[in-house]
This record gives sequence, structure tokens and C-alpha cells, in this order.
Amino acid sequence: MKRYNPKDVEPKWQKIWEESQLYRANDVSKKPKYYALSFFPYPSGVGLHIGHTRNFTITDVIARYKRLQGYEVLHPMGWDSFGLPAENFAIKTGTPPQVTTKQNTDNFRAQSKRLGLSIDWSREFGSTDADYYKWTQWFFLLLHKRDLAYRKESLQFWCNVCKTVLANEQVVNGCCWRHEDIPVTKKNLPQWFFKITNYADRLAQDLDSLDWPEGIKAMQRNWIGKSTGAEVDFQIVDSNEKLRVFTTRPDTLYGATYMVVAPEHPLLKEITTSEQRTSVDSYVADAITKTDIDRMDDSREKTGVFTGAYAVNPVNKEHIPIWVADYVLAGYGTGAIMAVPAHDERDHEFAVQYSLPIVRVVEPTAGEATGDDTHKESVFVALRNPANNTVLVLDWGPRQERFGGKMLIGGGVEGDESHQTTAEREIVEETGYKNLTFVKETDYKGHGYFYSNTKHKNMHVSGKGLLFDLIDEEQAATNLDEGEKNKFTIAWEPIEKVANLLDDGVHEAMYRDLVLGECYHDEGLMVNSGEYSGMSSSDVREKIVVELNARGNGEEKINFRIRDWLISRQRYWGAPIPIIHCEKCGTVPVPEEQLPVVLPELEDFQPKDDGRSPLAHIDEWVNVDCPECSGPATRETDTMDGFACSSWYFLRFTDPHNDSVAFGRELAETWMPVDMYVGGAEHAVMHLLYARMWTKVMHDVGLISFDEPFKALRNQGMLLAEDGEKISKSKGNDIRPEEIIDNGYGADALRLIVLFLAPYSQSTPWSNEGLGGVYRFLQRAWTITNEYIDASEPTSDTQSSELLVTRSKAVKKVTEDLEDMSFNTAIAAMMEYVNELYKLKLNIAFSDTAWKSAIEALVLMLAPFAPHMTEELWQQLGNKTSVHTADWPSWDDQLLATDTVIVVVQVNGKVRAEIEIDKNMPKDDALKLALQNEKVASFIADHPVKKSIYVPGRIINFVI
Ligand code: ANZ
Ligand code: ZN
Ligand code: ZN
Repeated sequence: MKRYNPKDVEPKWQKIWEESQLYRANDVSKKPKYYALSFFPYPSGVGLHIGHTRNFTITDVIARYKRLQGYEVLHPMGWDSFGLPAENFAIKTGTPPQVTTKQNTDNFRAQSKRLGLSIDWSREFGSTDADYYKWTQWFFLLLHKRDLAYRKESLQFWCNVCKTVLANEQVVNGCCWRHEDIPVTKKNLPQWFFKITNYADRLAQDLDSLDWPEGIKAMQRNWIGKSTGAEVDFQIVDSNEKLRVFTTRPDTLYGATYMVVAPEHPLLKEITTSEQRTSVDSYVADAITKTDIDRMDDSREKTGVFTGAYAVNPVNKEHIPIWVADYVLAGYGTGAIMAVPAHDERDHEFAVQYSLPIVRVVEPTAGEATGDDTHKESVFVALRNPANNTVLVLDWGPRQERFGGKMLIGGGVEGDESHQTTAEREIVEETGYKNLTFVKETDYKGHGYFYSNTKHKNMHVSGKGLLFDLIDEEQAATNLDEGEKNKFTIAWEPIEKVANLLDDGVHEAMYRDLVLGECYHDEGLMVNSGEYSGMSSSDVREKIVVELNARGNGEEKINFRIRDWLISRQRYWGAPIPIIHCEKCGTVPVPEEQLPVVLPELEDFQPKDDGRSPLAHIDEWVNVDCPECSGPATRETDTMDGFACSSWYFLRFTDPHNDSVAFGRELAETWMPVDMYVGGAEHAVMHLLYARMWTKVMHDVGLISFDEPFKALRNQGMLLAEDGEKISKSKGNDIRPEEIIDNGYGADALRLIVLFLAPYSQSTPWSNEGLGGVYRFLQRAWTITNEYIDASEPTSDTQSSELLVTRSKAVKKVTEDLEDMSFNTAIAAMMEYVNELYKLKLNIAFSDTAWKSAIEALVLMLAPFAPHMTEELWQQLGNKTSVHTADWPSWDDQLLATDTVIVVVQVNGKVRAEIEIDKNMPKDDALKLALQNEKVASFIADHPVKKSIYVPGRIINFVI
């Protein structure tokens, strides 16, 4: 028998695949199409790292699995090769980026090939290839023609290390995204922008239709920041001017007790009274030197100055003071606000600071009034233990009909007791704690509407929130009867956790106010609001806007937080912006037939501090004739942000060699949108947003019929070093893919281990032991296949049904896991399958005819994961064509119609998943299986499991 030796097998098949162009995507195939794509990699000098390996392997397994299922698969690769690292390397060493980029991409390509990726290499290109960036420039001109690219002088984020401006998306916590410890500064420069704001609404809306991780969608929605509200005019007292504000809460107008304008507000000078002028002027002079980032920092103490002017609140005609304060930004909304200190945190802080009135207009409410509710006056009580900063939480079991779940202490007022007496009585009754001090109570009520299971009525409970502190932990016997006692359990929970634990909105709101000092921002019952009192805030919001509209005092308004995308970079290694500046004609686009504007070779890479690109210093490149008047003119010397180049590369892969158009429509329609896009989560609001915008532009221009580029997106988690640390070259804990291949484990074992370590989406430490384990598994699969081959041809006419059932079970499990991208459990199932085959081999001779399909299924299922080894085995099994063009095995449901049951899996009593298991599966196996479920695993995360309960055949509950 031949030994399994990846060093023989892998290079052999890589060569054969390359020569036969096995993975070439056929544009005119009749099969259904599938486009699998990994994020555009940046070919860095250090070569492919282990994170790339995980990313590329995930995409490759999917591509291979889809091929076996009969799809025509496009799985291309190219290089996002513009960017600062190559340029910085050139500054250090003098080696031009053109040279290092070529070396690095050669290296990346060779390393990718050694991983056995099923890539159609005929489609490879780099964003630095002139026949690619020619079309990037062409798109720039297209945007320019459609008024979607414009130049404007403005104050922009600037990184002093990168020596270039940055887009808002590239500023992370006030620092450059490449240098997370270098705060950005601002520079006033003329800059090129793409008008992404024109697409804000669609970019937010269309997220709904995408099969993307919810976290990424939420980050995009947040970044776009769609905010629906109203603009409202406030008449300024003794003036003809009106002050217009943007508010998301017109329903809180009765609670607006003062107004604030930004220091840059155009009306400020005019409305400031002479008495207040000096203090306003000095405040403004100070405020405008601060960055918006500082001004948005909520941990900063609020400052401001009274302008001396008043405005009229349009709903109640009250005169309210107008202040200037830097927490209001000039660039958002109208640059002025109505302040509602009872319901907005920033306004609240400011009002407390300057003793401005605070008027509550919304009372916390949960559930909805039905009209026939029975009212009961009640209390909501937070009992705090100052000795260890915990608060008592009652758990009433699963929440139903808006009742139950985790709540504070609560209860009904009896007779004419005060809320405080009620609260004290309830605490002792329900918990036994008796030595308490009263701390405070709310001056408003909360409202809960729910259906009472015991009273069989719709209930409305309303009452104050109260806070008590425990003096000591002495407990009296609770005087609950047995029936009532068992209805709930009590637990002391850490103060910072309680708000998120509480299942009832009113309890949560009371807790946030009493213990955390937070405002109430949600919907509720209107109070102190004239004719609107007693209505729900959401109804009032609509009514007030209608009314303001009718009186000409305001209107509905949608605002977006996103700003236009700044794409100019004052750096060399990017695609030149195809624009010429002429004194006579102004901004002139380079005529299309003159594209590409080739990036000239350079000798001095040093960026200058004058805020201009090194290109600005090459006179013979800069000076050109104006394409319109032929007079003297100069080229634009800014280059495009690399994110422009990666905003359409996925389209170019569909038609990579076209030199008359960026891509042919028919080919784009054939392959696009990308069916599965895989990469890290760090591009949530950069690349993924920009690419969506470009796709929408191309759609609107009529170049393509779809307007979203990536149908499904998945993020792989990070691979960490064996000790759980982040991998970095400087720490010396690097894991090099090529070393693992060279050490004799081979690419197949490497591919298996990066998928086997954890669910693909989770971060996980590397494991050398795990690598050994998957290698041994491959050896066992190899050996049993060879034992089968070496045994003579099947002779008997027996067909073991046990073998057939085992095979069917494994195929079903692996197929379902692959559909869910649950690669680690698919591998575990194949390991299990191999173990079972070894056991069956003891009793069932290889002459049994069922062995053929059992062994073939093993090889086929392993093929996407271990493409080299399985190709070799497939050939040894006597096949003349590639295993990678074979058919995915199927299973026989009839064979499996046995004894399985659906078991509900709970975490802390909440249903999180359902799993299908063998009726007679022992407890430990059932628990293990439940823990492998991705949903369950995500809820448990790294909390220790305190207790596992198994009600056979029905429920599993993990207590964490
Ligand atoms: C009254 C109010 C009551 C508000 C309330 C909020 C809660 P988003 O959701 O981010 O769009 N605002 C408006 N313009 C502002 C500016 N230029 N600088 C700082 N704050 C500004 O935020 C909109 C809310 O932020 C607006 O709604 C306004 O405060 C404030 F219970 O108006 B609101
Ligand atoms: Zn930087
Ligand atoms: Zn001209």
C-alpha cells in the first residue's frame, strides 16, 4: 500500500490542474451559475498569512462544493495592490512600488497555488495594472459627468504620518485607521468627493434584502444614520427671524425648555444681546478651535453661554431662552436644537449644569392600552445592596403576554397606603429583607399594560418607581403562601447588568432612572402636554407634525449622518485622478480616448509637507495642453483612494481582458451579483459601503440590471496564536502557511485545521495538536480507502444495510452542515464516519458491495476540504476524470427513517435552538451535540456552564 505523502501528491495535482485548466469558469455553460469571492487581498511584503488561509479556504470549500453540486462556479483572484505600505517601503529603501508590487503579487500567487485553491487564474489582475485602472479612471469620469464627483475646498481629516487626508470612514475613534494611536488633525485643502449622500437612503433601505451578518448591516445603518424627524420653526422674541431646529422627537415639544445654537450658527451674531456679547464672543472663539470629534465626546463636561435672546415655543407660546453651546454641531440638522432635558441625556446634563427647567412629557409605558383595562395602582421597586453593588431581580419564568420574565419587585397599593408604604410591605413580603432605607422615588408614574393569566383580564398597572438600600442582609420569613412562593426566584445581580436583564420596559425605565440616572427616551404616555396629554407619544408625534405643517411652522424631515466620500489622496501610489486644470476652461476631464492617465515612474518618493502629492513635483508630467483650448494647463496631482479601485473589481472578474469597455454587460449579468463574499469584518463601513454605491451608480446609468453587488456576505473570525494572543511578526508568534506545508503536513491538513478549530465566524487560537489530529484523520481516510482498493474486487452479492445506513447518515449530516457553512461539524462528522467504517470493517468484508459507495462517499465529501488527497484516491479508485468534476453524493431518507427526535435547546431557560438527535442518545452525547450548535454556542460564548439539564427526548437546558 502506498503511504500518504502530501509532498508527492500535492505538487503533482497542482500541476495537472493548472495544465488542464480544471477550474476555468465557463462563461457560456448551461449550468446554473455560482460566484464565490474572497475579499480583494492586499499583497503585502510578508506574504500570505494564516488569516488569508482561513479566508481563502472558506471560499474555496464553498466553490468546490458548489461545483460538485452541478454549478458552474466563478472563483477568481486578484490583487488590491495600490496603497501606502508599498510607497512607504519605497521611501525607506528606494525600491519603486512597481518593483515591490510585482514581487509581492508573484509571491502571493505562488503561495495561493500551494494551498490548492480552485481559482480561475486566467482572470487574475491587479488594481495597479494600467489596463485595470484605466477603467477605474473611466468610472471617475462617469461619476464626474453625472455630478457625482466634485471638488470642494474644505477642512478635512489629515494624518500626519500618512501625509494625506482621510475619508470620514477611515477615522476610527479620532485616529487614522492605519495608525490607531495617531490622532488625526485637520487641513483645509481642495479635495475630490464622491456624492455618496445621494445614495444614503437606498444604501440604508436595500440592506434589508441582503443575506449579510446582522452586525455588519447594523454598522452600515448606523454610519448612514438615517434619522426621521421634523424641522420646527421657533419665532425669536422681538425679531423678525425664526430659529429652525431639527428634532427626532416633535412629540416632546412641550418639554422644550430652552434652545441651543451651534457656535457657528449664522443667526448667533444677530440675536445676541449687547449685555451678553462679550461672553458669547469669547465662548465662540474658543469653541470653533475644537474638532467635531471632541465636541461629540459625551464624557466631556458641557459648556455654553446664554445669548440674551428668547424664542416662542410654537405649541404652548412660552418664551424659552436661547443658549450657544458646542455640543450642538454646525454640520448636522439645522445647527440648532430645541432642548428637552427630561428626555435627552446631553440636554439633561446641560440643564442641571446651568439650572434650566426640566419638564417631563413622556411617562414610561410597556404594552398597549386596549380600552377595557382594569386599573391597579402599583409600585416598581429597586432594592439595592450598597455593600456589593447589586440589585435584587425577581425571575417569574418565561415571559408571556407581556408578563413574567425578569422584573424588579412590584405590587399593588392597598387601601390608601402611600407608594412608600406599599414598597416596604412588598419588599418584606416577597423577599424577607426588612432592614432598609428609603432613597428616593420618581415624581412621575410608569404604566404597564398586560393580560393577567390569574385574573383573566386586561390590566393597566401604574405607579411610581422607588429605590431602597439594604442596611443589612437579615431576612424575615416571607409570609407568602406556598403556591405564590414558587412562582418566582430571586437573585442579586450586579448593578451594571440589571438594566439589560429586565424583561419589562417599565421596570427597565424605572431602573435606568433611579439607579443609573438615565433619561427616558422611548415611547410612552404623554403628560404635561396640553391637549395631547393622555395620548401615546407615537400618535402625538404624527399629530404635532401635521399641525405644525398646517400652521406653516414646520415639516417632516429626514436627515442622514453620512457625509460625502472624500477620495483624493496626496500620495503617489494610487490611480491618478483623470482631470486637467486650465486657467481658462476650469476643471476639464481627460478625454476618454487618452485614458489611462499613467502613473509616471518616480525618483523621489518622499511626501512633502505642503499637502501635495509627490506627483506635483514632476513638472514634465504635470504640465499639459488643455484638451479644450490647447492652452497651458496642469494635471490634477491627487490620486484616488484605494477604496475606489476595490469598488468594482468584482465586475472586472467577469470580463477581465476586455479592452474596449470596463466589462461586457452580458458577462456581468451572467455572473453577478456575487453569490458568496467572504472576508474579515473590518471593512463593514468602508469597502462594503463604497462598492454598494458604485454598483448603484452603474445600475442607474444602465450598465447593469442589479443594484447590489454581494448577495450573501460572511465574515471569518480571526486566527490567534496558540496562546490566544493576536498574531504579529514583532511578537514572534507568527504562523506561516508555507512552513506548515513544508513541514510535511501539507496543504490539505492545513485547510482542514483552519476550518476545524472553531465555527468559521469565531475567533480562535491556533492548535499544533489539532493540526496533528487532522493529519492523522487524513491518513486514516487514506489507509481505509487503500485497504479497500487492495482487497480484491467485490465478489459476494451481500449488501450490508448497516454500511448503507452509516453512509447515508454521514452524507446527510455533512451536506446539511455545508449548507449552513458549519465546516467544523462537517469535518467532525467525517471523522466520526471514518471511525465507524473502521469498526464496520471488522465484521463486514470488503467483498460486500456496499463498500464501494461507502468509500466513494468518503472521498467525495472530503474533496472540497482536502482536494489533493481525494484527487489521488479518486484516481486510485479507477476513475478517469477528476473528483472535482464528479457529483456530490446523495443519501436515502428511507434508510434514515429511524428513531430521531427534535430536542429543544435552552440557554438559561430561553429557547435558542432545536436539534435532531437519536431517541436513545445518552445524555452526554446529546449535551455535546447541543453545545456544537452554532446558535447555542454563541449564547454561551465563554460563560462557564454551571448546570446542564436533559429531559430525554424533549429539552436540554444550559444554565450559565
Ligand atoms: C428634541 C429631542 C428630544 C431630541 C428627545 C432627542 C431626544 P439623531 O437621532 O442623531 O438624528 N440634534 C439635532 N441637531 C443637532 C446638532 N446639530 N447637534 C447636536 N444635536 C443635534 O439626533 C437628532 C436629535 O439630536 C434631535 O432630536 C436633537 O435633539 C439633536 F427626547 O430634539 B432632539
Ligand atoms: Zn495614518
Ligand atoms: Zn482650456
